[in-house]
Amino acid sequence: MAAAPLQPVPASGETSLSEEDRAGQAYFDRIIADDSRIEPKDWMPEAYRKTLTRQISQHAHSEIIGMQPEANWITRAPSLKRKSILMAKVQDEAGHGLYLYSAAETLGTPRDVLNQQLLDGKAKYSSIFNYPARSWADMGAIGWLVDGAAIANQVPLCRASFGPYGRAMVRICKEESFHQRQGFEILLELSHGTPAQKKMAQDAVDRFYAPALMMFGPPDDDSPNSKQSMAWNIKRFSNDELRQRFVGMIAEQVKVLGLTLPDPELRFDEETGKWIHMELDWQEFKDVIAGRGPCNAQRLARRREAHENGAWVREAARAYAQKTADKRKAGAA
Ligand code: FAQ
Repeated sequence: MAAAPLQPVPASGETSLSEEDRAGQAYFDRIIADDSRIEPKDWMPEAYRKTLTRQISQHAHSEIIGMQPEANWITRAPSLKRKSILMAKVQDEAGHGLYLYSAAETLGTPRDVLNQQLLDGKAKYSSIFNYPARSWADMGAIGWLVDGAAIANQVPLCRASFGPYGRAMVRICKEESFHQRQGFEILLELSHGTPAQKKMAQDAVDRFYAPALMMFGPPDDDSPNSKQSMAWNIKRFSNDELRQRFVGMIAEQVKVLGLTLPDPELRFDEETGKWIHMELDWQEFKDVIAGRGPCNAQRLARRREAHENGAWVREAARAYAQKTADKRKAGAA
C-alpha cells in the first residue's frame, strides 16, 4: 500500500486536529471503508495503533509461553517420530512469536519493551497456557483443541486491516493446520488403542474442552474491545460467533475420534443456525487472566529463567554487531 496521499480535506468540526491529521484520518477512513490495508508508514489513529500493539503483542507472548506445556513433553514422547514432530511444532510456535513481535514492532514499540512487559507480569497472554499438560494425550488435546481454536480465531485475522499482521497470520495459520492434524492423529491413535489409552484421551479432551472455548475471549456483552476492533476490520467476527463456529467443527470431529465432548448442552439450533454450548465458568477465566490460574506463576518463572539464560546470546549478538559496524567504518575510512 502506498503512503497516504495527504490532501487537505474540509474541516469536519474537529478543530483540534492539524490539517495533516485530518487528511490522514480521511485517508485511513477511506482505506477501512474500502476494506483495504493500512501499512506501517501510513497515518493511523493512535487508538488503532494502541489496540493493534496490544493484540499483536499479547498474541506473540501467547505463542512464546505456549511453547512450555508441550516442550515439557519432548523428552517423554513415546517414539522418535513423535519426538521429532513435537519438537518441530514447538519450534514453529517460537517462529510465530517472532513474526508477531516483528509485526508489532512496525507499530513503533521495540521488541525488548514488549518482552519486558511480559517478564514484568504486566502483559496478558492466552489463558489456555496456564493449564497443566498432565499426560501424553494432552499433546493430542492441545493440538486438536487449542490449535483448532487458534485456527478458528486466526483465519479471519488473515484479513486484518493492518498489513503486517494479516500477512503474518497467513503463514501462521498454515502451520497451525499441521499442528491441529498432528494433535487429532495422536488422539485417534490413543482412542483406538488399549482401554487405558482411550481413557487417557477422553480425560485430556474433558480437561481441555472448556479452557479451549475460553480462548475466544469473554462473551460479546463483556468484550470491551470487540466493537471497535470490528469497526476497524481487525476482528471480523465476535468472540461468541467464533466460539460457536468452533464448537460446531469439533462436535463433528469428535465422532471420528470415538470420544465425547463434556458438554451436556451441546446442540445445533436449527432456528438460529448456531451451535449452543454449555455456560462457561467466566469467574475461572477472569482468575486465570488475572494471574491466578493453575500454572501462571510457573510459566512466568520459566520464561524469566529462559530470558536470563539467554543473556550471553544477546551479548554475543551485540558484540558481533559492533564488530561488523567497526569493520565497515574502517573500510569506509
Ligand atoms: N486469554 O475485549 P476482548 C495459540 C483479554 S495463540 C487472555 O474480547 P479482544 C497458538 C483481552 O486481551 C492463542 N486474555 O479483547 C498456540 C482483553 O484484555 P485487555 C492466542 C484474554 O482483544 C497453540 C480483555 O480480555 N491467540 O493458541 C483472552 O477484542 C498451541 C477483554 O477481551 C491470539 O492472541 C484469553 N483467552 O479479543 C501456541 C489471537 N481473551 O488487553 C502454542 C489474537 C480475552 O483489554 C501451542 N487475539 N482476553 O486488558 C484475538 O483474536 C483477540 O485479542 C481475542 C480477545 C479474541 C483473544
